[in-house]
Amino acid sequence: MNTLGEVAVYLKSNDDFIIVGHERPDHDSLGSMLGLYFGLRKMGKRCRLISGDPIPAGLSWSGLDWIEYLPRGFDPGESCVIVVDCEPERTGSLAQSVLSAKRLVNIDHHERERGLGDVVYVAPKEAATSVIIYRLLRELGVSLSREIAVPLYGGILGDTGGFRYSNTTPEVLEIGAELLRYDLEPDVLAREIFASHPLSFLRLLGHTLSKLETTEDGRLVWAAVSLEDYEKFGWDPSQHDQLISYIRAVDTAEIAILFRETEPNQIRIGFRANNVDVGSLARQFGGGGHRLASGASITGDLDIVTAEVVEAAKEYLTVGERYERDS
Ligand SMILES: [Mn+2]
Repeated sequence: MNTLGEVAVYLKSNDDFIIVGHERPDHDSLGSMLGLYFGLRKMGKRCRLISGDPIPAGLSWSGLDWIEYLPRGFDPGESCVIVVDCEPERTGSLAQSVLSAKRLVNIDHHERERGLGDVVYVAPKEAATSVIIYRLLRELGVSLSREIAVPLYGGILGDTGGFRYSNTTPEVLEIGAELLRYDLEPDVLAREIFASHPLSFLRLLGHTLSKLETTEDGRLVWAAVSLEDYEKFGWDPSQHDQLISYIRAVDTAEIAILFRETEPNQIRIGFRANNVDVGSLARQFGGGGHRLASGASITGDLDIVTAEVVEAAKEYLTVGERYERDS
Protein backbone atom coordinates (compact mmCIF):
# COMPACT_ATOMS: atom_id res chain seq x y z
CA MET A 1 0.00 0.00 0.00
CA ASN A 2 1.30 3.43 -0.94
CA THR A 3 0.79 6.88 0.57
CA LEU A 4 -1.14 9.59 -1.21
CA GLY A 5 2.16 11.44 -1.67
CA GLU A 6 3.57 8.42 -3.51
CA VAL A 7 0.50 8.30 -5.75
CA ALA A 8 1.07 11.97 -6.57
CA VAL A 9 4.74 11.39 -7.44
CA TYR A 10 3.82 8.45 -9.68
CA LEU A 11 1.13 10.43 -11.52
CA LYS A 12 3.56 13.31 -12.06
CA SER A 13 6.07 10.93 -13.63
CA ASN A 14 3.57 9.63 -16.23
CA ASP A 15 1.99 11.58 -19.07
CA ASP A 16 -0.60 9.36 -20.59
CA PHE A 17 -3.56 8.00 -18.61
CA ILE A 18 -6.73 5.98 -18.98
CA ILE A 19 -9.21 6.33 -16.11
CA VAL A 20 -11.66 3.51 -15.42
CA GLY A 21 -14.36 3.26 -12.75
CA HIS A 22 -16.47 0.31 -11.73
CA GLU A 23 -19.18 -1.58 -13.57
CA ARG A 24 -22.67 -0.06 -13.37
CA PRO A 25 -21.11 3.31 -12.55
CA ASP A 26 -22.59 5.20 -9.61
CA HIS A 27 -22.10 8.85 -8.71
CA ASP A 28 -18.90 8.38 -6.76
CA SER A 29 -17.38 6.28 -9.52
CA LEU A 30 -18.23 8.92 -12.14
CA GLY A 31 -17.34 11.80 -9.82
CA SER A 32 -13.89 10.46 -9.04
CA MET A 33 -13.25 9.63 -12.71
CA LEU A 34 -14.18 13.13 -13.87
CA GLY A 35 -12.57 15.02 -10.98
CA LEU A 36 -9.30 13.20 -11.59
CA TYR A 37 -9.63 13.64 -15.36
CA PHE A 38 -9.99 17.41 -15.19
CA GLY A 39 -7.19 17.59 -12.63
CA LEU A 40 -4.77 15.63 -14.82
CA ARG A 41 -5.76 17.69 -17.85
CA LYS A 42 -4.94 20.84 -15.88
CA MET A 43 -1.49 19.38 -15.32
CA GLY A 44 -1.11 19.02 -19.10
CA LYS A 45 -1.46 15.23 -19.11
CA ARG A 46 -3.13 13.18 -21.84
CA CYS A 47 -6.11 11.33 -20.50
CA ARG A 48 -8.99 9.11 -21.62
CA LEU A 49 -12.09 8.05 -19.71
CA ILE A 50 -13.49 4.57 -20.34
CA SER A 51 -16.58 2.76 -19.04
CA GLY A 52 -17.68 -0.80 -19.72
CA ASP A 53 -21.30 0.01 -18.84
CA PRO A 54 -23.58 2.82 -20.04
CA ILE A 55 -23.46 6.13 -18.18
CA PRO A 56 -26.66 6.94 -16.26
CA ALA A 57 -28.78 9.64 -17.85
CA GLY A 58 -29.95 12.80 -16.14
CA LEU A 59 -26.66 14.30 -14.91
CA SER A 60 -25.55 17.74 -16.07
CA TRP A 61 -21.85 17.31 -15.18
CA SER A 62 -19.46 18.35 -17.89
CA GLY A 63 -17.15 15.67 -19.24
CA LEU A 64 -19.69 12.84 -19.04
CA ASP A 65 -19.99 12.83 -22.85
CA TRP A 66 -16.28 12.18 -23.16
CA ILE A 67 -16.45 8.88 -21.32
CA GLU A 68 -15.92 6.26 -24.00
CA TYR A 69 -18.38 3.39 -23.69
CA LEU A 70 -16.32 0.32 -24.64
CA PRO A 71 -18.16 -2.77 -23.37
CA ARG A 72 -15.69 -5.08 -25.12
CA GLY A 73 -12.64 -3.61 -23.47
CA PHE A 74 -9.68 -1.65 -24.79
CA ASP A 75 -5.97 -1.90 -25.49
CA PRO A 76 -4.13 -0.04 -22.74
CA GLY A 77 -0.94 0.16 -24.85
CA GLU A 78 1.67 2.16 -22.96
CA SER A 79 -0.90 4.21 -21.02
CA CYS A 80 -1.04 4.20 -17.26
CA VAL A 81 -4.45 2.84 -16.27
CA ILE A 82 -5.99 4.34 -13.12
CA VAL A 83 -8.84 2.36 -11.56
CA VAL A 84 -10.96 4.43 -9.19
CA ASP A 85 -13.65 3.44 -6.66
CA CYS A 86 -13.16 -0.34 -6.99
CA GLU A 87 -10.44 -2.93 -7.17
CA PRO A 88 -9.14 -3.69 -10.69
CA GLU A 89 -10.92 -7.07 -10.78
CA ARG A 90 -14.30 -5.38 -10.31
CA THR A 91 -14.27 -3.39 -13.52
CA GLY A 92 -16.65 -5.87 -15.18
CA SER A 93 -16.19 -6.23 -18.91
CA LEU A 94 -13.06 -4.04 -18.72
CA ALA A 95 -11.25 -6.25 -16.20
CA GLN A 96 -9.10 -8.10 -18.75
CA SER A 97 -7.97 -4.86 -20.38
CA VAL A 98 -7.27 -3.27 -17.02
CA LEU A 99 -5.27 -6.24 -15.76
CA SER A 100 -3.15 -6.26 -18.94
CA ALA A 101 -1.99 -2.66 -18.34
CA LYS A 102 1.76 -2.16 -18.08
CA ARG A 103 1.20 0.52 -15.48
CA LEU A 104 -1.68 0.24 -13.05
CA VAL A 105 -2.80 2.58 -10.30
CA ASN A 106 -5.66 1.79 -7.93
CA ILE A 107 -7.39 4.43 -5.82
CA ASP A 108 -10.33 3.27 -3.74
CA HIS A 109 -12.19 3.38 -0.45
CA HIS A 110 -13.65 -0.15 -0.40
CA GLU A 111 -12.44 -2.52 2.30
CA ARG A 112 -10.46 -5.45 0.88
CA GLU A 113 -7.68 -7.77 1.85
CA ARG A 114 -5.11 -6.84 -0.77
CA GLY A 115 -4.40 -4.32 -3.44
CA LEU A 116 -3.42 -4.91 -7.03
CA GLY A 117 -1.36 -2.45 -9.06
CA ASP A 118 2.00 -0.68 -9.24
CA VAL A 119 0.62 2.00 -6.99
CA VAL A 120 -2.25 1.25 -4.63
CA TYR A 121 -4.05 3.66 -2.34
CA VAL A 122 -7.03 2.24 -0.49
CA ALA A 123 -8.58 4.23 2.36
CA PRO A 124 -11.71 2.46 3.69
CA LYS A 125 -12.23 5.24 6.23
CA GLU A 126 -12.92 7.79 3.51
CA ALA A 127 -16.59 8.41 2.76
CA ALA A 128 -16.07 8.43 -1.00
CA THR A 129 -13.35 7.96 -3.58
CA SER A 130 -14.23 11.53 -4.60
CA VAL A 131 -12.89 12.62 -1.20
CA ILE A 132 -9.61 10.84 -1.93
CA ILE A 133 -9.41 12.49 -5.36
CA TYR A 134 -9.97 15.87 -3.70
CA ARG A 135 -7.05 15.20 -1.35
CA LEU A 136 -4.91 13.86 -4.21
CA LEU A 137 -5.48 16.98 -6.34
CA ARG A 138 -4.45 19.07 -3.32
CA GLU A 139 -1.33 16.91 -3.00
CA LEU A 140 -0.61 17.44 -6.70
CA GLY A 141 -1.00 21.20 -6.27
CA VAL A 142 -3.85 21.36 -8.80
CA SER A 143 -6.10 24.35 -8.21
CA LEU A 144 -9.78 23.45 -8.26
CA SER A 145 -12.25 24.63 -10.87
CA ARG A 146 -15.99 24.33 -11.31
CA GLU A 147 -15.57 21.34 -13.66
CA ILE A 148 -13.53 19.53 -11.00
CA ALA A 149 -15.77 20.56 -8.10
CA VAL A 150 -19.11 19.50 -9.63
CA PRO A 151 -18.32 15.77 -10.07
CA LEU A 152 -16.42 15.55 -6.76
CA TYR A 153 -19.34 17.13 -4.89
CA GLY A 154 -21.74 14.82 -6.76
CA GLY A 155 -19.63 11.77 -5.86
CA ILE A 156 -19.57 12.71 -2.20
CA LEU A 157 -23.28 13.42 -2.24
CA GLY A 158 -23.93 10.00 -3.76
CA ASP A 159 -21.83 8.00 -1.29
CA THR A 160 -23.02 9.89 1.81
CA GLY A 161 -26.67 9.68 0.76
CA GLY A 162 -26.78 13.46 0.58
CA PHE A 163 -24.69 14.01 3.73
CA ARG A 164 -26.97 11.71 5.74
CA TYR A 165 -25.05 8.45 6.27
CA SER A 166 -22.72 7.73 9.19
CA ASN A 167 -19.73 8.56 6.95
CA THR A 168 -20.72 12.26 7.04
CA THR A 169 -17.77 13.44 9.11
CA PRO A 170 -16.69 17.01 9.83
CA GLU A 171 -13.93 16.53 7.22
CA VAL A 172 -16.49 15.49 4.60
CA LEU A 173 -18.61 18.56 5.29
CA GLU A 174 -15.52 20.76 5.18
CA ILE A 175 -14.61 19.39 1.75
CA GLY A 176 -18.24 19.83 0.65
CA ALA A 177 -18.11 23.44 1.82
CA GLU A 178 -14.86 24.04 -0.06
CA LEU A 179 -16.28 22.54 -3.28
CA LEU A 180 -19.41 24.68 -2.98
CA ARG A 181 -17.23 27.76 -3.37
CA TYR A 182 -16.84 26.90 -7.09
CA ASP A 183 -20.23 28.16 -8.11
CA LEU A 184 -22.09 24.88 -7.68
CA GLU A 185 -25.84 24.59 -7.46
CA PRO A 186 -26.36 22.17 -4.55
CA ASP A 187 -30.12 21.96 -5.14
CA VAL A 188 -29.68 21.01 -8.81
CA LEU A 189 -27.01 18.41 -8.03
CA ALA A 190 -29.06 16.88 -5.20
CA ARG A 191 -32.18 16.69 -7.33
CA GLU A 192 -30.28 15.09 -10.22
CA ILE A 193 -28.95 12.41 -7.92
CA PHE A 194 -31.83 11.69 -5.54
CA ALA A 195 -35.09 13.14 -6.70
CA SER A 196 -35.34 12.98 -10.44
CA HIS A 197 -36.29 9.68 -12.04
CA PRO A 198 -37.82 8.59 -15.32
CA LEU A 199 -41.46 7.60 -14.96
CA SER A 200 -40.51 4.03 -15.96
CA PHE A 201 -38.27 3.79 -12.91
CA LEU A 202 -40.97 5.04 -10.54
CA ARG A 203 -43.40 2.45 -11.93
CA LEU A 204 -40.79 -0.28 -11.46
CA LEU A 205 -40.23 1.02 -7.93
CA GLY A 206 -43.97 0.81 -7.19
CA HIS A 207 -44.06 -2.75 -8.48
CA THR A 208 -40.97 -3.73 -6.47
CA LEU A 209 -42.31 -2.21 -3.25
CA SER A 210 -45.58 -4.08 -3.71
CA LYS A 211 -43.54 -7.31 -3.63
CA LEU A 212 -41.51 -6.48 -0.51
CA GLU A 213 -41.10 -9.36 1.91
CA THR A 214 -39.97 -9.38 5.51
CA THR A 215 -39.28 -11.81 8.30
CA GLU A 216 -41.88 -11.90 11.02
CA ASP A 217 -39.89 -9.54 13.23
CA GLY A 218 -39.29 -7.22 10.28
CA ARG A 219 -35.54 -7.11 10.83
CA LEU A 220 -34.82 -8.54 7.40
CA VAL A 221 -36.49 -6.98 4.37
CA TRP A 222 -36.02 -8.03 0.78
CA ALA A 223 -37.38 -7.86 -2.75
CA ALA A 224 -36.50 -9.58 -6.00
CA VAL A 225 -36.72 -8.03 -9.45
CA SER A 226 -36.76 -10.40 -12.41
CA LEU A 227 -35.61 -9.71 -15.93
CA GLU A 228 -39.27 -9.92 -16.87
CA ASP A 229 -40.08 -7.08 -14.44
CA TYR A 230 -37.35 -4.95 -15.97
CA GLU A 231 -38.69 -5.60 -19.45
CA LYS A 232 -42.28 -4.96 -18.43
CA PHE A 233 -41.40 -1.51 -17.08
CA GLY A 234 -38.89 -0.69 -19.78
CA TRP A 235 -36.00 -0.23 -17.40
CA ASP A 236 -32.42 -1.21 -18.21
CA PRO A 237 -31.11 -3.48 -15.42
CA SER A 238 -27.48 -2.54 -16.16
CA GLN A 239 -28.23 1.04 -15.02
CA HIS A 240 -27.41 2.13 -11.55
CA ASP A 241 -30.59 2.90 -9.66
CA GLN A 242 -31.72 3.51 -6.10
CA LEU A 243 -34.32 0.78 -5.65
CA ILE A 244 -32.50 -0.50 -2.60
CA SER A 245 -32.59 2.78 -0.71
CA TYR A 246 -36.39 2.55 -0.71
CA ILE A 247 -36.31 -1.02 0.58
CA ARG A 248 -33.93 0.00 3.33
CA ALA A 249 -36.41 2.66 4.43
CA VAL A 250 -38.68 0.10 6.13
CA ASP A 251 -38.56 1.24 9.76
CA THR A 252 -37.89 -2.18 11.28
CA ALA A 253 -35.18 -3.17 8.76
CA GLU A 254 -31.74 -4.04 10.06
CA ILE A 255 -30.74 -5.67 6.80
CA ALA A 256 -32.28 -4.86 3.42
CA ILE A 257 -31.52 -7.01 0.39
CA LEU A 258 -32.36 -6.40 -3.24
CA PHE A 259 -32.06 -9.26 -5.73
CA ARG A 260 -31.94 -8.22 -9.36
CA GLU A 261 -31.77 -10.47 -12.37
CA THR A 262 -29.64 -8.41 -14.74
CA GLU A 263 -29.18 -11.14 -17.36
CA PRO A 264 -30.80 -14.59 -17.56
CA ASN A 265 -29.78 -16.32 -14.31
CA GLN A 266 -27.30 -13.60 -13.38
CA ILE A 267 -28.36 -12.30 -9.99
CA ARG A 268 -26.89 -9.17 -8.48
CA ILE A 269 -27.46 -8.81 -4.80
CA GLY A 270 -27.32 -5.52 -2.95
CA PHE A 271 -27.11 -5.49 0.84
CA ARG A 272 -27.78 -2.46 3.04
CA ALA A 273 -27.70 -2.36 6.80
CA ASN A 274 -28.56 0.12 9.47
CA ASN A 275 -25.98 -1.18 11.96
CA VAL A 276 -25.16 -4.82 11.17
CA ASP A 277 -21.98 -5.54 9.17
CA VAL A 278 -23.21 -6.65 5.75
CA GLY A 279 -19.72 -6.44 4.24
CA SER A 280 -18.86 -9.85 5.63
CA LEU A 281 -22.30 -11.19 4.67
CA ALA A 282 -21.56 -10.22 1.04
CA ARG A 283 -18.15 -11.87 1.25
CA GLN A 284 -19.87 -15.17 2.11
CA PHE A 285 -21.21 -15.00 -1.44
CA GLY A 286 -17.99 -13.94 -3.13
CA GLY A 287 -18.88 -10.26 -3.04
CA GLY A 288 -17.58 -7.33 -1.07
CA GLY A 289 -18.10 -3.73 -0.10
CA HIS A 290 -18.53 -1.66 3.00
CA ARG A 291 -19.83 -2.50 6.44
CA LEU A 292 -23.25 -0.95 5.80
CA ALA A 293 -23.44 -1.29 2.00
CA SER A 294 -22.19 -4.24 0.03
CA GLY A 295 -23.00 -6.48 -2.90
CA ALA A 296 -22.39 -9.79 -4.63
CA SER A 297 -23.17 -11.52 -7.93
CA ILE A 298 -24.38 -15.10 -8.20
CA THR A 299 -25.29 -17.29 -11.16
CA GLY A 300 -28.55 -19.17 -10.64
CA ASP A 301 -32.30 -19.09 -10.62
CA LEU A 302 -33.69 -15.91 -9.05
CA ASP A 303 -36.07 -17.71 -6.67
CA ILE A 304 -33.46 -20.23 -5.54
CA VAL A 305 -30.74 -17.62 -5.02
CA THR A 306 -33.20 -15.41 -3.13
CA ALA A 307 -34.22 -18.25 -0.82
CA GLU A 308 -30.58 -19.22 -0.12
CA VAL A 309 -29.33 -15.74 0.61
CA VAL A 310 -32.37 -14.85 2.73
CA GLU A 311 -31.73 -18.00 4.80
CA ALA A 312 -28.07 -17.01 5.27
CA ALA A 313 -29.03 -13.45 6.22
CA LYS A 314 -31.55 -14.72 8.82
CA GLU A 315 -28.84 -16.92 10.29
CA TYR A 316 -26.44 -14.00 10.21
CA LEU A 317 -28.83 -11.78 12.14
CA THR A 318 -29.25 -14.50 14.77
CA VAL A 319 -25.50 -14.95 15.16
CA GLY A 320 -25.03 -11.19 15.37
CA GLU A 321 -27.55 -11.07 18.19
CA ARG A 322 -25.68 -13.75 20.08
CA TYR A 323 -22.41 -11.79 19.75
CA GLU A 324 -24.02 -8.74 21.24
CA ARG A 325 -25.32 -10.69 24.21
CA ASP A 326 -21.94 -12.29 24.90
CA SER A 327 -19.99 -9.07 24.86
MN1 LIG B 1 -17.55 4.99 -3.72
